[in-house]
Amino acid sequence: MTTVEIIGVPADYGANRRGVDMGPSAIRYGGLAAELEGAGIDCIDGGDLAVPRAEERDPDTDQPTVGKAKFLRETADVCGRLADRVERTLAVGTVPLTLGGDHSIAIGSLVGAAREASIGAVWFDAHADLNTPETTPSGNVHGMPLAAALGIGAFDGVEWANAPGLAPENVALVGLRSVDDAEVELIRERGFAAYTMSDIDERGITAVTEEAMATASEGVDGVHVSLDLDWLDPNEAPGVGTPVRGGVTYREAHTAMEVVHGTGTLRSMELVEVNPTLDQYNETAELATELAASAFGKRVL
Ligand code: 4U7
Ligand code: MN
Ligand code: MN
Ligand code: MN
Repeated sequence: MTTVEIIGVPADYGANRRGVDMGPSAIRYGGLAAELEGAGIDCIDGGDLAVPRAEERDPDTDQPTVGKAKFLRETADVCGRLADRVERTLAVGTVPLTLGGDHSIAIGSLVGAAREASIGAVWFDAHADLNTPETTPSGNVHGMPLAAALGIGAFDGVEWANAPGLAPENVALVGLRSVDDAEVELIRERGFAAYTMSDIDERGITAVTEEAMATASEGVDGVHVSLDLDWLDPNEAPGVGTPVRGGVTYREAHTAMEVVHGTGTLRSMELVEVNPTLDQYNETAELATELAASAFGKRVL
C-alpha cells in the first residue's frame, strides 16, 4: 500500500497577491485525507513547516547578488527545510505530497526529491515559471522555480536552489498559455518539452500527458508532478492568484492525473497556488484534493 505524507508550506511571499498561505488549510478542509483514503492511500499528515509572514520581513530587492528577486532569503530558508523533509519522507518509502503556498516552494520539493535520486518533472501550469532574477518582470519567485531548480540564471551555483538529479531533458511543461519573452527564448534554446493549450486542443490531453510523462520518466528513478491550480480554466479554479483564461477543463484535468497514475512513475507531488480568499465556497481547494486522488489512483469502478 502506498503511504503519502502531507507537508504543508503556507508561504505567500513568492507571489504578488496575498492569500495562498491559506492553501494548506483550505486543501485539508477540502477533504484531502478522505479523498486519498478513497484512492486506497494510507495518509499521514506531517503538519505545516514554519514560514515567516511577508509583513515581518524586507523584500530585499536591492541585493546585487539576487537581482530583482523578492524575499530570496526567506525562500532559501523555507525551501532548504522543505528539501530536507521531502528527502527524509522519500528515504522511508513514503510519497511526499506538498501543499502550497505559492509556487516558489517547488524549489524545495525538487531539490529534496533529486538529492538521492535522478528525477524528471512535469509542470502542469498556465505559466512556464522559467524566469530568473535577471529576466523576471515582477520580482516574484513563484515565476522562477523551474529555472532555479535547473540552475539557470543567477541561481547557478546556488546550492539551496539547484536540484542535483534533475536534468533538462526530463522536464515537460503542460498547458502553457502565458509565457514571457525570455521564457520563450529559454524553452527554444534549451529544447524543453513544452505543450501549449493549442497542443492540447489539437492532440488531446491523453496523448499530450502520456508524452510528457514518457519524456520526464525516461532513464530516471521517478517523476515529480507539480500542479499549479492556475493550469485549469478560471471557471473551474477561480481561487488562484494569477488566473489565465483558456485553461484545461475539469475532465481534462482528471484525465491527465489518471494518466499520471497509470504510468506508475509518480515519486512526489505538489499542489500549489490555491488562494481560498478568491473562492466562494473552497471550490478550488476541493478540486485540488480530487486531482490529487486521481493522480494517486482513485477510480469510479
Ligand atoms: B505561477 C509571471 F510576469 N510570468 O514571472 C512572473 F506573468 O507560479 C507570472 O505559475 C508568474 O503562478 C506566475 O511574474 C507564477 C508574469
Ligand atoms: Mn501558474
Ligand atoms: Mn506556477
Ligand atoms: Mn499563480
